[in-house]
Amino acid sequence: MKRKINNIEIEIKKGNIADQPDLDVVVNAANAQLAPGGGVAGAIHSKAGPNLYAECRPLAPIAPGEAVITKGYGLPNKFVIHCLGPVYGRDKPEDKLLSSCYTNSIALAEKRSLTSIGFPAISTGIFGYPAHLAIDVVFKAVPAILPELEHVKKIRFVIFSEEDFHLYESILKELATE
Ligand code: AR6
Repeated sequence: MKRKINNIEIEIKKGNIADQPDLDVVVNAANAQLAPGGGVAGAIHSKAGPNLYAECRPLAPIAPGEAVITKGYGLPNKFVIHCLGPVYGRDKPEDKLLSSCYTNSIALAEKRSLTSIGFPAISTGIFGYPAHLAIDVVFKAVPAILPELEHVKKIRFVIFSEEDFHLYESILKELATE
């Protein structure tokens, strides 16, 4: 499903964040050490290969809400933005930190003049952020930054679970103007 908000395409897609060949950059739900892990980080590092972790190592550690950019190596994308989401119940305030993940990542893409970016549902796996609460944060943070963007023209949310995919779709339908 696709909708335009502020003339920027917002898309919801079910699938694997490591398999989005038409995007300039994908976002990794990283750990503080930017090391290969499970979930999204596992999928991204295994597809990118060991050169990705070699570039990541000197950039670590990062703090919750922070984002850094590397090349994509074996991924079909030119770049990866690594963002550390909050651990739900530990890193506070969770909503502000999660919001920063999205806005800092989009700002990094914009700074590099990239036109398309893909996000997984940061923090909603191992970090335990309830999906319905995370979606509310995402759909407040992202529309707020859209009027500032000149380069980014497409933002895709790549959602793994069927249930979360339908939640994203229903919220986007309410928000979209076109
Ligand atoms: N593509 C898209 N979404 C995915 C994929 C995938 N390949 N795999 C899982 N998801 P998580 P977090 C969904 O745990 O909560 C890592 O080990 C998943 O269903 O990857 O931010 C890191 O190293 C969930 O909804 O990220 C960190 O230590 C969402 O993506 C820690 O986990 C995020 O799940 C980060 O935890």
